[in-house]
Amino acid sequence: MFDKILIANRGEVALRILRACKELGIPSVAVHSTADEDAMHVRLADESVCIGPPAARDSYLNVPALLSACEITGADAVHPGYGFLSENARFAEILHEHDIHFIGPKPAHIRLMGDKIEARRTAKRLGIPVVPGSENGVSSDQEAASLAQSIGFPLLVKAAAGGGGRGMKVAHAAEELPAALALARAEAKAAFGDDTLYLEKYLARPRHIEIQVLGDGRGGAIHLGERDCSLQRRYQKVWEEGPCPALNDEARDAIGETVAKAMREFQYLGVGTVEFLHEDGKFYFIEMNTRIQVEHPVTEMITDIDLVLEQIRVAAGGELELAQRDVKFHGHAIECRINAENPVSFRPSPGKIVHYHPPGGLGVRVDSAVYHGYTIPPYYDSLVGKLIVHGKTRGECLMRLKRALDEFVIDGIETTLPLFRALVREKDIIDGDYHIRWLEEFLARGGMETSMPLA
Ligand code: MV4
Repeated sequence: MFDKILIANRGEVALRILRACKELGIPSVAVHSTADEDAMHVRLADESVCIGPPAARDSYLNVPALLSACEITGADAVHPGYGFLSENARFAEILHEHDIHFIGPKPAHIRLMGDKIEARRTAKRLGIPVVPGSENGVSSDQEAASLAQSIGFPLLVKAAAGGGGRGMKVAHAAEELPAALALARAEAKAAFGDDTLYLEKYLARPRHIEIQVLGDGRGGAIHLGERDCSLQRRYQKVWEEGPCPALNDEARDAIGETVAKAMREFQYLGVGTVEFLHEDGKFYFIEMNTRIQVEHPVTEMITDIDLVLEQIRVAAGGELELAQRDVKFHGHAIECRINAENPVSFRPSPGKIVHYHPPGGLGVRVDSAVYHGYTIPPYYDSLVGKLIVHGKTRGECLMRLKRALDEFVIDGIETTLPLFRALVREKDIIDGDYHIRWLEEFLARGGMETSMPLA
């Protein structure tokens, strides 16, 4: 096992990793920018090192500063959390070159999944169903036009270096294709410095379902069920739940087994998420995330498996102790991402929390790094914390969620708590009847303004 783990992150995920380190008895090192001197992860870690000024590029993304921090403290492993350097293959390689373990997948696998064309090709080779689309990048408009004929319209032009929705353009018919290509090409070039594009059949109102996996890098791999992450706004997930309200056990086991088998053949190491669009009862692979995700607690609540702890174990070379038959699913979990934002305009609302009272009781978990009197700095993402609720059934889970939301007090800043208080009262949400466009349509029709709990 590792002697000391450096946590190259901040906020609630830094705290989440720290908790796993404590339970494993591994000393931890927090790193922080000058804007995070009062952060909870700094207070709770065994040691801390300041790695630079507030801007992330000068601190949490500052590789030389992180290497120095490892050297100074004697850390022999780095946990990157999510965001920042978590899916940077070069960072993982540099750590290895300095004899420091990267708690994450093999660099080659991070790099491969970062290229969305390579990811599609790999998924297909491993027997995972993909969205109908182009095998390779499209170079000319003519090539795109002929490929489009066989794929059919509407179709989506995507950037190979993309992900997260940037550089995506829809073409509803052949005459829209040249403009879509030009726009996507320009956006991809500006955002990623790589204008390689590919085509996919456009799915209009699918659900977004992702499968959690865990592998030991030597051919041992299991799946830990799915999360439905369809409720999102501008590619930012808002509400995640598991199991997906639209899947039965047979469909769940089938896609889970397909993915687990693929990850065994791939010799995947660490935790990962295989993302699908789901429409008319069929799964279509879109991307794979090679990190621990924000919404991992949903899976932890329904499997009782500590994903961060397992992630650290396999990174240290441990064999997978869990077999697929050991993974038992029980009940239902929902996570709400509570952001420091106005719940109607979604404008960021950093500042001082003058009153903080998180909810408690059976089946209620709050993952947050804020505290009474803490000032949320304006430099980073606006996640204040995550409320995760578990119940034996989805109905019980919703009942507890509604109660926990009513109990939650965060004063001094605006938060998205009122959005969730409105959502738990919406018929479609109660029925589990939603898709990736649902939330934006709800907001566009003034769903928040007319909701009762705002008053
Ligand atoms: C799609 C799609 C429809 N058809 N691909 C958005 C982010 C990126 N990860 C992939 N995305 C999408 N890819 C095809 N062929 C619709 C989306 C999409 C989406 C996907 C998941 C969750 C929310 C979304 C919101 C808008 C669009």
